Amino acid sequence: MRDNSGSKNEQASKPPILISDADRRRFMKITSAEFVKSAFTEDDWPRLELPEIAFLGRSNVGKSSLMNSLLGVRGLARTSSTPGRTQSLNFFLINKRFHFVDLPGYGYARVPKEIKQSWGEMAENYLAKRARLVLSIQIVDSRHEPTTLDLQLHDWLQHHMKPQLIVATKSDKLSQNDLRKSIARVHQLMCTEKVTTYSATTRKGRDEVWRAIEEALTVA
Ligand SMILES: Nc1nc2c(ncn2[C@@H]2O[C@H](COP(=O)(O)OP(=O)(O)O)[C@@H](O)[C@H]2O)c(=O)[nH]1
Ligand SMILES: [Mg+2]
Repeated sequence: MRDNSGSKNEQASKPPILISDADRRRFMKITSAEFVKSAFTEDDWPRLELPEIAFLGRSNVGKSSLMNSLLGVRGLARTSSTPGRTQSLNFFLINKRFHFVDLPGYGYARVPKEIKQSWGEMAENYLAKRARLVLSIQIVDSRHEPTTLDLQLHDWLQHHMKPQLIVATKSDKLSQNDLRKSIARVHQLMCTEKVTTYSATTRKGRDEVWRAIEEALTVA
């Protein structure tokens, strides 16, 4: 067993912890996060001229959980075990400085055809037209191979030269080894270097995602 009796002195003799500028910048400090509105048509999109970060992914992939855990709030973006429910674009104002946009989840088999079509129209219209969209974060499930729809969306974003980041979430459900394999597969299928793993449970990966967001906001 370790003897801790000397630990106090040991601590006293340690140099003070200096936080480097790089470390200070590691996490964005969230001072406010508020739901703005649900948009069903283009007229509903916010008029406030702020950069926007969109979150895209298959229903139930962990989109809302990612947004909530990035912001460090519970239940701002609604998490649900009933996939395919959100059919609007949901806007959140962060630090009064930029918007997070929660796009409806795609590829849910039990959603009626008309809704599927309207997803395509709504989301594509937004992605294609919105000039202030500075980053599209596409979420995939690290446990599964990206689906055809994941790949189609990714190709579409690349074709239209939209800045994007792939986040492979639910990483806590895989061993390190399986996670490495999964990421290699995503790299290969999606032909991109910009893949980061994430877990909404442990929040591992939060730095990387925030860094990408910060970078996109800086460029904007
Ligand atoms: N273990 C684990 N579960 C997650 C993670 N992210 C989401 N989930 C779970 O997956 C389900 C769907 O998540 P949700 O955020 O509602 O997905 P959405 O439909 O894409 O918004 C919920 O039961 C979440 O608790 C994660 O990183 N790890
Ligand atoms: Mg959701």
